[in-house]
Amino acid sequence: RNERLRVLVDMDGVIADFEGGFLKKYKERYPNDPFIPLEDRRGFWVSSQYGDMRSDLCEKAISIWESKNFFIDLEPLPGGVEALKEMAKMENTDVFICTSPIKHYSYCPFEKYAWIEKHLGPEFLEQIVLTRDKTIVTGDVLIDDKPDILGVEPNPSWEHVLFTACHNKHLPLESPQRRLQSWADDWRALLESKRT
Ligand code: BVP
Repeated sequence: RNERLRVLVDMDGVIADFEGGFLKKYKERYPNDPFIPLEDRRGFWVSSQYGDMRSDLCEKAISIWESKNFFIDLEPLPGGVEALKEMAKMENTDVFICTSPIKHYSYCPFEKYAWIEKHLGPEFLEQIVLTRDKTIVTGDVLIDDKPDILGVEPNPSWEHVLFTACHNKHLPLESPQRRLQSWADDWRALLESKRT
């Protein structure tokens, strides 16, 4: 049996500010179009909520994260980089960044690696899992802001802990699910609770 704890941490919305970076660049590029303030964001998919507001805004939203420098320019979310560095130094703990790239692959995968090197250091380039299906990755816990994490594996090995974000903070939790409100929340206690 493996005595080590394996922690999977999502990138966008957990350590990198996808929502803030999106809104800033969207307003700069489309100053005459309506936008959704972060307090009014509902649902994981930004493009869906923009498309519901006005049909042409779906593709305008998509154009933002498909652009060069979108992912590399994302600001770190408060405390995330520090938490991951501390986690990586903990005894009997393996931490992996588990992130789904967009299918428009010209910039996103490259910039995710560059962001991790820039903010977490080159050692963290060993800790990256790029996948569109997180259910096939094994781990004890997955810290992720997406409420529904589905894929080909019906019974993933990890416990999904929902990381609070503007789009999910109003959602009632499905009964067994736990939340991490932010990196100021007690992530150390969460990890300890997963050790046997
Ligand atoms: O790469 C991110 C952005 C993209 O989906 C990926 C989510 O990855 P995880 O956080 O699950 O690892 N993305 C795409 C769209 C619309 C596409 Br059409 C969106 O609205 N929001 C979003 O995050």
